[in-house]
Amino acid sequence: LMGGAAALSLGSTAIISQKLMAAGISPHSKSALIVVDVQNCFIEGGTLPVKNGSDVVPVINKLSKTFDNVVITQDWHTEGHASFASSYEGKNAFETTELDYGTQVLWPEHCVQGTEDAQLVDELDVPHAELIVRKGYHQEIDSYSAFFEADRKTPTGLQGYLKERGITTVYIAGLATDFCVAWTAIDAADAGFKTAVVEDACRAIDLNGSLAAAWKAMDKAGVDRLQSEDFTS
Ligand code: VGL
Ligand code: ZN
Repeated sequence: LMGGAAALSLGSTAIISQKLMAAGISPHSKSALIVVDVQNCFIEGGTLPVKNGSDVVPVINKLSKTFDNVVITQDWHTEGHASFASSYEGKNAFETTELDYGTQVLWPEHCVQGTEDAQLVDELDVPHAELIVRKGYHQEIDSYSAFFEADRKTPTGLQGYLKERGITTVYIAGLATDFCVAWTAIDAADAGFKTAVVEDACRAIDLNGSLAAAWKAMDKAGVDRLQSEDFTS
């Protein structure tokens, strides 16, 4: 209908690139950008810093301007949370333990509710974000995904929110590519959203090959991989 070479004007400045159109996905009123866990915790100086984590901030600030709908997620743990190594005798961070719902990676204490560490990064400039979803607040259950907690059963409510808003396509950016971004993307695709991860708007933890495994799992789930320049050229 549009013709492959056509570029569709969107409101003020956004233009959909041919690459995005070829992929059949484009920012529009039925799409949302999900900005995952861009919190002090996950950047330099935080309790669980992702290498070069703060590099995503200017990329996301720019990318977000092409979206009418933006959702932000915030990792938001209780003190003594089940995902903290310090909650177990003799366990170190980055080891694993077996919980009711399966294997859990144990992390340093991070993103504790109400702390400076859990705040969104100051330089994140997305004032038009419409919803902030907090996750990981159940003491005994972690939640990488913004849709379902790590028991794979407890919903956060995000799926219902997006569906009620008429959103059919989601783009995902933030931290960390191989944990919260990947789990969010896979759940989004499984829930029937057309889903893409904006690779250069993310940074990874990459623990024991987790980044390669995450891309493989996202690919299998039908998640597209895009670059932020795809949104502006
Ligand atoms: C995350 C580990 C623990 C993330 C959150 O945001 O990717 N990773 N909690
Ligand atoms: Zn966490």
